Amino acid sequence: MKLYGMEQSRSFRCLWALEEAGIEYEYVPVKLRTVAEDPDSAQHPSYLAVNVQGKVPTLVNGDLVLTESVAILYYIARLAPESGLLPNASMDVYAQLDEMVCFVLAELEQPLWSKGKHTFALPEEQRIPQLLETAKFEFSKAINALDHLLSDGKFAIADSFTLVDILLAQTFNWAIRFEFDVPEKYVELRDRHYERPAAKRAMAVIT
Ligand SMILES: N[C@@H](CCC(=O)N[C@@H](CS)C(=O)NCC(=O)O)C(=O)O
Repeated sequence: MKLYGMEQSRSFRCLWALEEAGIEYEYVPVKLRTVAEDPDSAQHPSYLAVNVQGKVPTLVNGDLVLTESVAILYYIARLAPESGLLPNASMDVYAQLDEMVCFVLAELEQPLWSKGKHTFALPEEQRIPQLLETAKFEFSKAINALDHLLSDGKFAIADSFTLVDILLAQTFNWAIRFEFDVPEKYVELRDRHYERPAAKRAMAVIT
């Protein structure tokens, strides 16, 4: 199995999950925002052949090619049920897990991605600097919602570490790196989960 990724981008979620799952993999670093002629570039034709958007992550396992980080997380979790990344739980707990996954993607990470797009990812002529304030505002609204959605427990769902904890910790790490206003309890959440041996092994792969 091959995971194409770039440092602490969304591919880190998948790398971390592979480490939690104890699955053997090859990590292939990809360069974003570099000339298409560079053989490691996400714009190189050989990479575009597996990921038409020229983005990371991409997971390739035999004939299967996945290019969405959350689909990759679910795939890894199902390949290694003993990892507990998807808990052995009731339908209601699964519904809450799915809700939290959707919330992270649709609400929590969007303002972070808006900042990324409008500071470096989009072509300069497409960037709208005024959106940076909007991103801050939307992030604080998402935090307020999360305060209501998350219980005070050690883990987001059930009583064990799941793929939602990876998503939350990686997204808060992203928010901290992008200098958003992150409440202390979510900094602590990031710190606690990044202390996991699997997270440390994943970090060692990219550094
Ligand atoms: N929804 C996709 C988003 C992937 C994505 O946008 N990845 C970023 C890095 S975090 C990227 O490759 N950006 C390159 C670009 O926008 O050109 C996922 O979750 O995998």
